[in-house]
Amino acid sequence: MQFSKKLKDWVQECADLCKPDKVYWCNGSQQEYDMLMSEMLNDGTMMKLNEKTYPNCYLHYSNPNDVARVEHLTFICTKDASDSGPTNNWKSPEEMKDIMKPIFDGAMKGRTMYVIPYIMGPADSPASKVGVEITDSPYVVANMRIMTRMGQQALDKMKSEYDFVAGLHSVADCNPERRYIAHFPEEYLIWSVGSGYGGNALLGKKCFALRIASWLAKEQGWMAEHMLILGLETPDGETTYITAALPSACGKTNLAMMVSALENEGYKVTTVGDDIAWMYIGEDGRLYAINPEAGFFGVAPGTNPKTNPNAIASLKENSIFTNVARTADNEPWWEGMTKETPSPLWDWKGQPYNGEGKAAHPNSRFTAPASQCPVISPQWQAPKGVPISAILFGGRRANTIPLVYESFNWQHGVFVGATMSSETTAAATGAVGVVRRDPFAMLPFCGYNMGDYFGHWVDMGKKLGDKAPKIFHINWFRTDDKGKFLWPGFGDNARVLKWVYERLNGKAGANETAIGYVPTADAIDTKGLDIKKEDLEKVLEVNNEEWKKEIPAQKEFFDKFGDKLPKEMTDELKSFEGRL
Ligand code: SAT
Ligand code: MN
Repeated sequence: MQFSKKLKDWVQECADLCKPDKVYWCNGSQQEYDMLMSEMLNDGTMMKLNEKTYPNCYLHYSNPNDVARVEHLTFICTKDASDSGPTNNWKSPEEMKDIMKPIFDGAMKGRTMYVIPYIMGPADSPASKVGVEITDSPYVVANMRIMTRMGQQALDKMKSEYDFVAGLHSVADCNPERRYIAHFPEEYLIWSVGSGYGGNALLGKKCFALRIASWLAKEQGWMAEHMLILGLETPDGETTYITAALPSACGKTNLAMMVSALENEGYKVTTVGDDIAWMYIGEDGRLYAINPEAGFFGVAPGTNPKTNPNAIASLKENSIFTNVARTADNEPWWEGMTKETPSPLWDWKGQPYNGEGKAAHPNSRFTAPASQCPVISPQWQAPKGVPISAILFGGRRANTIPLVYESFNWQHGVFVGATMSSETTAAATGAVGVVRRDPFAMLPFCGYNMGDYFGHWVDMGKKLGDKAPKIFHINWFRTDDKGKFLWPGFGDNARVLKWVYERLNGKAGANETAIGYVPTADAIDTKGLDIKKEDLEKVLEVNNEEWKKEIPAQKEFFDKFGDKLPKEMTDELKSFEGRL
């Protein structure tokens, strides 16, 4: 292997600090993966699942204190606090490093330090970027091999000495008191210590592909977004590409690979990505998206052959399961996988399950290669990416927000994104089910001042002009007075995609309301759908009195940004109030 001087120096620096017994450079081969797995089987970090029904699949239990992202311990460490902004935790780079250095010091004694060169994005895409993660967790190496393109191909892609994002990770003693996820965007550097879980530890994912990448994207005029990318095949034989931003654990994976209820009518969904989109303006002036990842790190609970058959097919082999339950046949299990809870069963802590609490952790995950998805798009690794026609924003809201609406124009769409709200989920530690502002589903993932981020969105719209994608908002989670979902969701969401597609082509009916264009009840294709007329009306309803109650929270949120809030957002808020 060939290494640049910067890379060699940095690895040496990390080794001097963490003092591992040995340093191992990962090449990404199957042999290497098998070797790591057999080591983890030996030391009990991994369990082998049923080789007949789940070939080459493994189960890992994380430390019970370490099962989700930790937003309160996640920092954006810019020289100037105002560059990190009011929605991020901030410490100066010096102070943060002074706190973390003693934790890293000697943390890898008795362990191996793995060096993982990896690419985010298709190897031959000009939009892709290289990262290097250093970790003492073989579990992280195994997951990174599924989630990224790793090994020699990444070293080959490092064009110049400085062309990679560096990430140092150690599980250390996995102590929540000594756990920090720190980003130094000015140095293209990530430090993560004290957690071995998902977004805290797989540094290519949220740390690089969203937090550092959003910073780079602002500097360089592109976009790094918390969005799935799907292709909607339509009866005319064309494919329309759509991205959608939804907070963690709100159904991005399900939407990205849904089995359309309208397949007989010729509407079919293919998957480009299920979590992150990197978007740039192409030579023709349109917005193009690539999926920087190579795998899915999906929420397990609720996934079953009905809700998401394509996810089930994706995870049947070569996959890693984290914090799910295990059956007597050594198969993974989670709440919602089957109607009956199997017995006997071992819970996500490895204990016999006695029916109390959840057998699988609510944020338990599967890591599966994207290439195994039966509906993976033929374009998913296209170097150029796919041209985006529509952007959907969405959240989990029991009230107020209708099933779908279209913004009046790009700038209004940016306001819709900036005022997004959603009920919190188990993907992060903290209370679940609390409504909070989560603009663009990026609240935990924006690597700089979100006021500047809103401004960047406004600017991108100006550059795109009339080639800009149309912006919509979706909400599958509206309920009736008794708390029952009004909309069936899952494959029936294709009915909403059809409306979006028809709006793009000027065909579908809509009412102009204070929030935007909302479908008329007969504009949603309900053929074959058993939904009461009043439920459909209710799920599409715009109640101005309810919306007026949103205004104070929107204002309060905007006020945090002071003069960093673009004037366009203040203008939009005023117009919105006026329309209400
Ligand atoms: O843990 S991850 O950040 O990778 C998943 C998520 O919360 O979206
Ligand atoms: Mn996510």
